[in-house]
This record gives sequence, C-alpha cells and structure tokens, in this order.
Amino acid sequence: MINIHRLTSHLHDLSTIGKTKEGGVNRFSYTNEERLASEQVKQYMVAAGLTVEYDAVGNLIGSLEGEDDLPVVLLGSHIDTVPNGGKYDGSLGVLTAIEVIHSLNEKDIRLKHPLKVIAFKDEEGTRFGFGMIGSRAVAGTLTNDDLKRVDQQGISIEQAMEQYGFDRDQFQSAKIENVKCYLEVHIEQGKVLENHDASVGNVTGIAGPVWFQFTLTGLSEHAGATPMNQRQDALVGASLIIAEAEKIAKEFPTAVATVGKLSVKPNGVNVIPGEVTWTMDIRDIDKDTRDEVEQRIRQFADKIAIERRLDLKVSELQRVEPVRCDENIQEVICDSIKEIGEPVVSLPSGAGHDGMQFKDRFPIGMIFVRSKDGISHNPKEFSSEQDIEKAANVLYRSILKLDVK
Ligand code: HGY
Ligand code: MN
Ligand code: MN
Repeated sequence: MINIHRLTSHLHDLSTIGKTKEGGVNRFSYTNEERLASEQVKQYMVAAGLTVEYDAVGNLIGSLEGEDDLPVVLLGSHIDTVPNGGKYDGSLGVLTAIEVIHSLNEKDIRLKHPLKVIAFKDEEGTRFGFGMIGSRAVAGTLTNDDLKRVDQQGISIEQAMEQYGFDRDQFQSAKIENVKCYLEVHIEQGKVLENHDASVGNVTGIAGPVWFQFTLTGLSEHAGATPMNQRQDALVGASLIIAEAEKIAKEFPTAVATVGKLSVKPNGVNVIPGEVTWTMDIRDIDKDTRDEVEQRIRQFADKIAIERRLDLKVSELQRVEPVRCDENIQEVICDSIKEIGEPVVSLPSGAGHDGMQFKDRFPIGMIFVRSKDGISHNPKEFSSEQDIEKAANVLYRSILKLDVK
C-alpha cells in the first residue's frame, strides 16, 4: 500500500529542523524553524502530486482534485511542537497523509472526492498560550480578539503573522466550506495501545482542555527578618493551590490537572516571593466533570487567597470543548484495522487535537499509533516503523471506504 521507507525518511529529515541538543524539536509558530519545516513539507506535498498553497493564517495546504464535484475530505495534523518536543507529535499525521496520497497517485487510483492535506498552524499553543490557530481559522471560529494574544516578548499573533508575510485582515478567508469530514493520524501519547499490545487504535473522542493563568500577589519581604506568622508569601499560597488541584483531579477517573509553567518574583534566595504566576491545564472527556474540577480548584484558590491576604487573578487562556468522533467514521476505521489483521482497540484521547475545532462543522475521525512507554512531549517520544506503516495503511483504506460512502 504505502511506501514506509519514504515516510520514515521524511519523518527523520523533518525532525532535524529545530532539533535541540537533547534530541527533541523546537518549532514554534511564525518562527524561522517552522518556516523551514513548512517549506520542507511543501516539497513532499508537491512530490506527492498535490497543488500546494499557504492560506491566510499560514496553514500549509496540499490539494488533490476529485473526479466529481463533491465535498472535500480534509486530512492533516500539525508540525509545530511543544518546547523540546518529540519528532512524531503532529508531524506523523501530516507526513502520513501525504504518503497515502503519494501512494494513491503512484497507483493511479482516482478518488471521487477532492482531498486536502493541511499542516495546521500552531496546534500546540506554545508561543502564544493559545493553540489551534490554524484549525480555528479553517473552522471559521478564529476571532480578531484571538489575534491579539501575545507571546512572552509581547508580540501578538497578528504582528507575528504580518512579520511572517501574512495579511492579518484576510484571516477569515482561511475558512473551508463544503467539507465531508476530517481524518487525522496521531500518536496516542498514552499507554492504552501498549497495554493492549496493539499497534493502532480507533479514537472515540477527544478530551477538552481549558487553560488558565493564575497570578497570586502577596508581599516581597526579607526572608530573615519577617516572622513566619506575618508573611504574605505568594509561593506558599500557590503551592497549596497546586497540591489541592492534584487531589481534586485524582477524585475523577478521567480528569487531569497540570501546572506546566510557573514563575516567581522577585526570585531571590533571601526574598519572600511577592508574586507567583502559573498556568493550569484542566481536562476531561466529559464536559460536566471538567467544569466541576475547574470550579472546585477555583473555589479553593479563592479560599487560600483570603486566608493568606493574597490577591488572586485568574485569566482564561483557552477553552476547547470535548468532542466525540463520528460513529460512521469510527466504523470505517475499525473495519480498516480488522482488514489489516490487527486487533481493534477503541479509546478516548486525553490529548487535544485540531479536529476538536470542527466539532460543530463536520464529522471527524482519528487513528492512533502506539507510543512506546506512552511517552510524548519529550525527546524520548517513539513509534515503531511497523506501527506507523499499519496506521498509514488504515488511513489509506479508510479514505477509500469514505470515498464511496
Ligand atoms: O495539549 C495538547 O493536548 C496537544 O498536545 N496540543
Ligand atoms: Mn502535542
Ligand atoms: Mn499533537
């Protein structure tokens, strides 16, 4: 079916762009590393027989005409990364989709539906703390306010777009109409497939993340001269809140709460921290559960702020609702997995993906590839060539099945 050697060589070559000394990858949106990576993927798309363009926000889009004038099937993922990320997260989905089309074209297999492969801009949200810019634009849900989000240097998304050569006033033209469905191959980033000794999986739904920034402000004072019972220590307050967030999340089987970033001011050994800022990522596959975890954490934070005479500010960075994958597409994926002689494992995704942005627009489906030890967002991220080949062939078969549905 597909040419696994071509696919794995593309994966390897792409992973060298933005490579870190720890063997990970740094590729953040609207940066030079990401531009180089996009241009490399563009070459793969052209070689596969796709007509390639950048849309108004910088999504890289490879298009293949269909035999008939039918709604378009969207494929893709992202090539931006988290800091020091792995080489499979996102990139595998983009390159696998390109490889499937390359193989279809090599076999002169013509599809009735047009296809588009998209490398979505900024799925991770690493630079602006606000992710899925590209898929929001394609869904038509990106707003002017969204473009005002800024990075740590104070550069806004719209400024970064302009610097990168995109006209921020055209961003609404990135919306894609008349779509049949969206399909994405992605690494699982967890241990479920490994625990089932399965190479590939059918995704039932995607947990929805809500991201907050908490800022606690107390009083910076002398660490030696200030008695313990007279302090307004912002870091002790933050620590109590963070520890409680973990306890609350643990009460629910599929809920997660993570503090990924934290900064202390003035950050001196002999100074009581006057201000602490941290992020909180809260998720669940069920919206009501996620809302309950969120409420309880925020109530506890309010309590700590009052008790310790601290000022608490909480700002929401992004809120993405959990989404179910389409039943028909799941059936197609499961049938394709059976056809290649693999066990069918269906599982939810704890990680977020671009497909969530299409929740109210068109049906989505996802194919997971086993992650070794469930590790991801880490240079140790790994999926085997055998598992990747199976997932690519499941995508190949699923596209053919959906083309006649
Ligand atoms: O945060 C996520 O779940 C994804 O990696 N963007
Ligand atoms: Mn990721
Ligand atoms: Mn990803």
